[in-house]
Amino acid sequence: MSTHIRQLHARRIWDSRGRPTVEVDVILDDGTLGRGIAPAGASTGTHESVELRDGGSEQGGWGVSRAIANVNHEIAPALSGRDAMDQRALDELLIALDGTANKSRLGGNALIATSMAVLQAAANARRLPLWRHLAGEASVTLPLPEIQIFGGGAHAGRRIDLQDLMVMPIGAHSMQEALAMVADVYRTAGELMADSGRRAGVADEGGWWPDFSNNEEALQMLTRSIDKAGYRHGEVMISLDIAASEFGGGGIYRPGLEGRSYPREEWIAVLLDWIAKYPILSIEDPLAEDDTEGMIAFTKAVGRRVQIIGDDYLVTHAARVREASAVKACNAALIKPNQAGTISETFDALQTAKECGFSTIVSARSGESEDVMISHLSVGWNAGQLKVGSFARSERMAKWNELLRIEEALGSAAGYTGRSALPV
Ligand code: 2PG
Ligand code: MG
Repeated sequence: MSTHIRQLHARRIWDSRGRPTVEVDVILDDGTLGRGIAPAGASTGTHESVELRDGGSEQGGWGVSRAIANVNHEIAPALSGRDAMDQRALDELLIALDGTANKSRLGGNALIATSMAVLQAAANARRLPLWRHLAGEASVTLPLPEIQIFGGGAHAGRRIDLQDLMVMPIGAHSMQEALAMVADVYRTAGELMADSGRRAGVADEGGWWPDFSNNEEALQMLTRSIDKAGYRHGEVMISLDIAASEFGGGGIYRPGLEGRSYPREEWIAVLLDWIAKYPILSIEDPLAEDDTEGMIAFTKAVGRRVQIIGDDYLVTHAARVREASAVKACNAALIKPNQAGTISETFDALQTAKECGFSTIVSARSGESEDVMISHLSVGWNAGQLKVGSFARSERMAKWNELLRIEEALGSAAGYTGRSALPV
């Protein structure tokens, strides 16, 4: 079997927001196909890999023809004839070929789609599911899912400031049970919204559209939904992505719905009040990406009780994870492949986080596709947790459903991470 790359080809396809994105096919000498699709964020960290867009008036500026040309004319000749089994060497070649610190020349979207396609081709050539290809003989566990019930922030026209109001089924014993519990909460939340005349569709990631008059009302409704669905707080807990960089910076926070601005300390006080009142077990980006002082203060206050995740703050970057750990600015890392730009760098960020004692959450983006690779990464890398948006829309459900297939394939060896995935 020859696993050398015979052909590499990029095409334009469309993501879950109807925007163009990059799909790459890698074909090996033995005829094996591997495919990768670049996802796309809406609330992006300043330091993540740059998504190369065409700009201009066509497709609202979202075009990816330059990124596609970069794959077909620069990356394809450079990778041709190389062994797809050597992921790290190929990723290093991609990084060197791009030559910039933020992947802005060839495009983070061109690089990650290529890197993903190579990985998938290697697994396919071995006739192994990707999770098994990654894990080798090591035992694996199914991740604790964080599943969105209400979507807000940049994913819902900033209707509320909080971006993701999610639940974590920590009391489940299997992925089957975990997803069934979340289905109950999602359905109940939809019914409560409809009963109060507030159901206005779904946001970008499939969560109910947040027709609330202030941010805390969304928390009240989520807590009611969990209760009414019949779950105790030891079984289903709340996880929030504040995505605070969207409305804060320079130590000042201006959540649009609250009609006032908060200096860092007062914003932290608001968050602490919510933690005291609602069953919140995890908070992502509570402070803005430039507010290390705030992150440290917040972690000092609740880091023993609450998982504090860096997303925009860490941007899936090993060195940033190490720095954050040194100053105790959070205790968990969100892991998004397209923030890093290659699979190897994504893995390095995850490994570094684990070494620092952080928990890790593999995450999708708000712009997604039918691709289910991240479900396999979360299992094969034993990440412990997975975040892919809500419990609706097939670009999300494909990823949750893939976990059920993996759980079934594992049979009696399938373990569900549950609460032990958390650092607290
Ligand atoms: C996030 C993600 C997913 P986006 O902030 O964690 O919710 O959003 O892909 O828009 O960055
Ligand atoms: Mg986030």
